[in-house]
Amino acid sequence: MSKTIHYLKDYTAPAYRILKTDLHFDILEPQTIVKSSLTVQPERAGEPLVLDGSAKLLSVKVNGQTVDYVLEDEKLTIAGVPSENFTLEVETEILPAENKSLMGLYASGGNLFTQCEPEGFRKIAFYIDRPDVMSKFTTTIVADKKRYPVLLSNGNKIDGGEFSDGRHWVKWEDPFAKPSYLFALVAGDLAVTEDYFTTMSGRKVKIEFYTTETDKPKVGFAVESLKNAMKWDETRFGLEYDLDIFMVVAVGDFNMGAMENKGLNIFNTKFVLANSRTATDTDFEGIESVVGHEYFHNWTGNRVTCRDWFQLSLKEGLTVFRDQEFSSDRASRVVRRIDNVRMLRLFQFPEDAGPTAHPVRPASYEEMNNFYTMTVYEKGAEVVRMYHTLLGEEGFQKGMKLYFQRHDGQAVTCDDFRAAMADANGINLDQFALWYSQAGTPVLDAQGRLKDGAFELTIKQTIPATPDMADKQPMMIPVKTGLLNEKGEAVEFEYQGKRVKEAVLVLTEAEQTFVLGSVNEPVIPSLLRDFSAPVTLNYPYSEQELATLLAADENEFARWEAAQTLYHRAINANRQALAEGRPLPEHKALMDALALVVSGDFDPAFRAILLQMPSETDVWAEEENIDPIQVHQAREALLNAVAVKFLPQWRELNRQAAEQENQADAAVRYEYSPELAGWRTLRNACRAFILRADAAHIEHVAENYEAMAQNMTHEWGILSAINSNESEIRDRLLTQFADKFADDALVMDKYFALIASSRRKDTLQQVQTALNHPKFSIENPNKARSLLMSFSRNILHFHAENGSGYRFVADKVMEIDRFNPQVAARLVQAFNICNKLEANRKAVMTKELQRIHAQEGLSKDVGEIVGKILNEK
Ligand code: B3K
Ligand code: ZN
Repeated sequence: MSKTIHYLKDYTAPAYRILKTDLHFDILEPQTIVKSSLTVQPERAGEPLVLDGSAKLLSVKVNGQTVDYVLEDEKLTIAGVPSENFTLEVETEILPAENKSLMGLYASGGNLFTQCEPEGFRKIAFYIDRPDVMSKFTTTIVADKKRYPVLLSNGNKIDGGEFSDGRHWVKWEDPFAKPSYLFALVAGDLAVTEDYFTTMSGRKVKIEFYTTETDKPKVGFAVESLKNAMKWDETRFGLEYDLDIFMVVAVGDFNMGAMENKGLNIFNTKFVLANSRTATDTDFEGIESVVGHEYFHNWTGNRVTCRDWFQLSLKEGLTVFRDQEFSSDRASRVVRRIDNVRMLRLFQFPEDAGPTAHPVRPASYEEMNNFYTMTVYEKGAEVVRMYHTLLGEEGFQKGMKLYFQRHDGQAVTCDDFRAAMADANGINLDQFALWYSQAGTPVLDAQGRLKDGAFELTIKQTIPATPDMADKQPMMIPVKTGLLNEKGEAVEFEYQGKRVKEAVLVLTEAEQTFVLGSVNEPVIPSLLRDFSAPVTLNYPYSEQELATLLAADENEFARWEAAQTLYHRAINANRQALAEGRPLPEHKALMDALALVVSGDFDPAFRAILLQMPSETDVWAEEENIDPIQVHQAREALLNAVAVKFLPQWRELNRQAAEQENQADAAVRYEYSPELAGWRTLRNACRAFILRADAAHIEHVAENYEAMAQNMTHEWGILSAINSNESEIRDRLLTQFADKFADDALVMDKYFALIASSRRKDTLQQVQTALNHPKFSIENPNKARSLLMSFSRNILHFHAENGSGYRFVADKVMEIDRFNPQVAARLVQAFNICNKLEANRKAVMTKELQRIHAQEGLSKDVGEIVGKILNEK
C-alpha cells in the first residue's frame, strides 16, 4: 500500500453522514460474520461514497439492490448512490482468533473483545471511519450460549432470546449518537460484579464489572474508584452520568491502559485488578486515575468528541487534566503535581526535543496510532491547566459550561474549546493558540534585580526549533511568582495595583520586564510555582538561595524544584570530576539541604519525593553528544554518596516509618490508603539507600523476607532495592518471587520488569533467558512492555558500548512488528535519542535503525518513527 500522509490543513467535512447504524454479529468458529445496515444521508450528493475497511468483503447492497463498487487500498468506493437518504447493507467476515494486532475484534483467553480507537472499526465493518461521523447504533450479537454466555455492547440491552441449537442472541441500543471509534463489543464467559450509583438527580445507575471468575475478589477497589469518580464529576464539574448502566470489562491482552467506549469501557487488567498482596500502592493510585480518566471521557470525549484525529488533545489533554485534578482532590495535591511533572520531564520533554516532536495538535500524521503521545496527553493537560491558571477555578468552570452548552453532541476542535474559555471570560486568547501549533519546550531565561524600591524581573523566552518548524512566535506563558527575603519569609509586593504575596505574571513578548513594586530588601524570586507552564526555566540562583527556597518557600512545588536544581548541579559536578579523573566533590550545599530533609518535619510522601534525584534524561536534556553511561555513573555516584552519608538517618527513618504502619489497625495495616502509602514510599526510599550503602544487608533482608514482605508495596520495594546486587541471594529471592506468583499475570509483569531493570552485569543474558520463561509471551503487550520496554530504559545495558543492547531491542522491534505494529512502534522510540548520542553510539544505533528500516513488510507505524529518526538532521 502506498504511503499516505494526512494533513490538518486538508480537512473537509464528510460528503455523507450515517444517521443510523444497525450491526449484526454472528459469532461462529472460527469466523465472525458482520452485517451492517446503515442509513446514509448525502451532504454533497453526486460525490462517490467512500468507506474505510480492511475486513473480507462479502456483499454490498444499496436500498436492497447489489451495486458496482471498487475496492482498493482498504477503501470501498461506490459511485452512483442515491441523492436522497438510502440504506447501505454490507457484509464482512473476520477471524478474531488470528488477530494479534489487538485492534478491531480479537480473541483473548477464549473471549472476544474490540478496540476501535482510532481506526479499528474498519477492521470489523466497512464504514465512514472518522470521528465527525456520528451515528445511533444498535448491535445484535448471536453466539453459542455455553461458550459466550455474556454478550455486551454499548448502551442498553433492549431484547434477547434463545435458539433451539444452543445459540442465543441479545440486542443493544445506544441512544447517544457516537463515532465508530467508541463502538465496543464483548463476548465470552465472564463473571460480573454488580453495584450501583445514585446520581445527583436521583437516578440509579447500574454498575457492572466483568472479569474472570478467579479475578472477581480483586475488583473492589476499581468499583469504589468508579463511584468516587462519578461523584467527583458531579461536585467539581456539575456533570452527571447519562445512561442507566455503566460497564467495565477487564482483558489481559490490551495495547494500552483502557478505552472509554460509550457505556462499555474496556480495561487492561492492570487497571482493574488489585489487592494489597499483588498490587503496590502506586498500582492502586494508577487504577483510581485510569478508572477516573475513562469515566470522565463520557463528557469530555464522548458527549463532545473530536472533529478529526488532529484534535485528539481536545479530549485527551482535557481528560488527563480532569483525572489529575480528581487524584489531587483525593489526596496529596503537591505530591501528585510533582509526580506529573517528573513524568513530563522524563518522557515528554525528550519527545519535544527529538525527531518525533509534534505540537499538541499535530499538523500531519502517517499512522494515527503514533500520536497517542506524551505530548498530546500530558503536554495537552498542561495546556488545559494553563487556562485554569489564567482564569482561576471559577473562570475555568464558566468556560467548561459554555463549551458544553455550545457543543454537546458535536465533533469539534481545540479552537472551539479555546473560544469557549475566552468568550465565557471576556478575554482574548488568540496568542494562546500557539500552544496548539508550536512544538518544542519553551526555555525561559530570567534575571532579577532590585531597583528603585522594586524587584524587576526580566524574562526572555526561546522556543527551540523542531524538525517540523524552525522559526517560532513568542507564546503566552503564565509564570506564577512569589518573593522570599533572605530569612525565607514571604515578601509582599505590588502588582497591577494590588498588594499581593503571589501573582501570575503573563509573559507574551520575546522578552519582557515585570516590575514587582514596594520591595525594599534583597529578595529571592520563587518562579514557576506549581509548574505553571510546561517550560524550562533558568534563573541564576546561588546555592544559598536554593537552600532558602527548599527550606522555607510557602509553595511546596517550588521547594521540591529547588532541591532538583541542587541535585542537578551536583550530578553535573560529578560528571566533570569523573571526566577529569578528579576525586568527587563533597556537594556541601546539597548535603546541608538533605540534612534538613532527613531530619525536618515533613509529610512522609513529600519527604520521599524530595529524596528522588532527577533522572539521567532530565540531566542530559538540551545536550548533544551525550554519553549516557557517563551521566548514569555520575548520578549513581551521587546516590552512593547520599546513601553513605546519611546511613544512620535512613535506618532511623525506616524504623519510624515501620512504626507508623504498625500503629495502624491490623485489619487495614497493609491495605492501600494515601496516608500509609506515604509512609511506605518513604520506607522504600530508605531501604534503597540502606542497601546501597551496605550491600551485605541483603543477607538480613533474605532472612527476614517473609516478615518484611507483608504486601506488594513492601515486596516490590525490597526487590527493587536488592535488584542490582550481584550476589546469588538476589537471584534466589527473585526466583522465589516468580514461583510464589506464577499464576498471577500482573505480578509476573513485575518480575519481568525487575529482571530487565537491573544494573547487574548479566542483565541482558537474564532478559534473554526470560524470553523463554513459561509465563512470558511476547504477544502479550503487558509482558512485552515489562521485559522489553523496561530493558530499553535501562541506561547501563541498553546503551552498552558494544551495541548489544541496541541490537537486542532492534531484533525485538522487528519480531513484534510482524503481528503488533502498535507495540513495536512504542518500543522503537527508545531509539529517538540517536542523533543526540556521542559519535560512536550514534553510528551503532543508526545501523540498527537502518536494519529495521530495510525489513520487508515493515508497518507504517514503525516506518514512520524510524523514518523520522533517520531523516533528522
Ligand atoms: N482513548 C484511549 C486511547 C486509544 C489509543 C489508541 N491507540 C484511552 C484513553 O486515552 O482514555
Ligand atoms: Zn483518554
